Amino acid sequence: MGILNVTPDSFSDGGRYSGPVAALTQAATLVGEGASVLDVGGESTRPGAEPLDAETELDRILPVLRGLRGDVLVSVDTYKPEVAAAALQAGAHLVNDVSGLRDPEMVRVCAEAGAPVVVMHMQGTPGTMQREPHYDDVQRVVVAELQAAAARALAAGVPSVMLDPGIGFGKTSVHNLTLLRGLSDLVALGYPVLLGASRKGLIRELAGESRADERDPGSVALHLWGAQQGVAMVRAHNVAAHVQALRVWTALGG
Ligand code: HH2
Repeated sequence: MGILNVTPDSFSDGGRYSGPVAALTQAATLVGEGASVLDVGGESTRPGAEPLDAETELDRILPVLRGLRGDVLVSVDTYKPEVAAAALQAGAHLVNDVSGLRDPEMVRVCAEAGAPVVVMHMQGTPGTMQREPHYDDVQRVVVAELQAAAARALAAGVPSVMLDPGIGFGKTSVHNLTLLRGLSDLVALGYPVLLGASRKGLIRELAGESRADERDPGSVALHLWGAQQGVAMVRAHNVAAHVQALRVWTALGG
């Protein structure tokens, strides 16, 4: 899954693809590099980000979604039902909800449109989630909450779900590492799992790299680890590096 942030303020590529022309050029690059899905987002959910109104979010993403129509599978990275509904209407195929279907209206929108959903785990909201994340048992809580959200969605008529542990979303480095080490528990639920660790702060903590756009080697390492635990898809800024790494890993029998 290639990341296409049509935002001025995303943590690693904010402002680079914020106009439709730059975004569609980047989309073509990501597809050429081997992305199977493009994840189009109009609101940054980095730690400390303020919520954006739905109208501005749609103004950013709709021209891009319309321009992409037919070329590739497209997901819309939003937690707002009204944005998801308009994006699906404009040609998006699936919804990537970082709030894990917290809003029942989102479940209704996706069920009605017959759209699959990525259900990601987040504790709190982007504005405050990194203040003092706390869990009694992060592995148990995240797996149980994702399982419950998936069951709710499927019971309400959502055709299929992918689960995502939400690396960096209301989690300390210890929480993130615990979840990464325990990914096979999430995989064992039987739903396809998506992992999104691309360029995240965890890599700064583990490897000392302060610049987000210098963290592709760490991203590939975390995502190969995920692939080894059975994740079905990884969400990446640098698609070329991931495709190469995954091809080599596959040749080894991974
Ligand atoms: N991470 C980000 C955004 N959306 N969706 C899923 N399913 N999983 C993730 O790990 C995930 C996500 C944050 O990364 P990015 O889009 O690069 O940054 P920003 O939120 O600043 O736009």
